Amino acid sequence: MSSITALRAALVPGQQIVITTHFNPDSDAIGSTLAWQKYLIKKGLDAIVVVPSGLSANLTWMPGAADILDFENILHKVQIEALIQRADWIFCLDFSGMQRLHGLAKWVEAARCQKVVIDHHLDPEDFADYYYHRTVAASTCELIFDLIQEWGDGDLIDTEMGSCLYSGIMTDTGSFRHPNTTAHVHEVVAALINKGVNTNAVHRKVFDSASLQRLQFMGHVLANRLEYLPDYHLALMWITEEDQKQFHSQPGDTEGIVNYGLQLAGAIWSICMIQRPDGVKLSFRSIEPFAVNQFAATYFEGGGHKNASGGRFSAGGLAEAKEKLLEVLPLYLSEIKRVKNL
Ligand SMILES: [Mn+2]
Repeated sequence: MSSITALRAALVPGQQIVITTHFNPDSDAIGSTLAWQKYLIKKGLDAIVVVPSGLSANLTWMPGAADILDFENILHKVQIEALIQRADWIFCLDFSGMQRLHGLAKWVEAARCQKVVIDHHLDPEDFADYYYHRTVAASTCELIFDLIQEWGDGDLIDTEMGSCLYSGIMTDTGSFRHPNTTAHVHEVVAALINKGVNTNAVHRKVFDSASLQRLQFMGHVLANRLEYLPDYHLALMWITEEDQKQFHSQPGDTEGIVNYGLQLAGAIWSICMIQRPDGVKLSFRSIEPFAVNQFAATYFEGGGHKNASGGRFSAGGLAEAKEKLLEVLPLYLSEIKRVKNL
């Protein structure tokens, strides 16, 4: 593994760069890849962004989003395979586990070029040649800003790049309220505002873009699919396949619903279970210092950040997943009590 400083000298104008990110790319994934692409292009490199699955509608406003190649789009797939095979570098942003690339993973793994990981998730896998990896960073967008600064190119960050970066910083900090919101996060944002970023406009584009059906879907979940388990200080939500059909739920529509559970007075964590065709998908959120990534990893084939994790349950449907949860909850009772009494 080489130092990130050595990387700077190894990037040469004219080289072909593929930048990629995780499946179901969120605002940090798309914001960081697009800003990094713009930076590399300004440095004279030929950079393209490739994603394992498409963008949700609230991210398509980002400058450059229309040119992103989507591996799930059959018209893009062959082009992506060719680009990866002839790339000089592959940049992996906002993920550090190969499986998060889904179908794209085998192509990236097989690529003989050098790979670079820029990420803030825990436990990075050892597959790349260079790492700019800091778990103290709230977002990959923050890391992109820091790296460009470290390389002395802060002046190259323009308003468009700044809007992309702000979008990822804003969402990964839960609009600056999660415990990962450091003084440095606010310093980076101050710099971006000085670059001309309209923070209010970015916020509206990302968050105030729901369809009527999505709002009604959320209303349905909160009214009929939310329960509170006071002994465990846990807000539990579940979404059936019928719910998703009834409200014509689109990919991304269930995003963030889990956060509502933490608004309940007394709740220190929230779980949302969603029935998918291939099993139950789980989202976990918690307040400091209760770690949900361990819980997700131990019982639900998952993991992630300390206070925001994901998981899966493949041994049955929602009823079985809930049964499993109720079975393991007592094991956490003392930890929950400890956190509650802090
Ligand atoms: Mn991120």
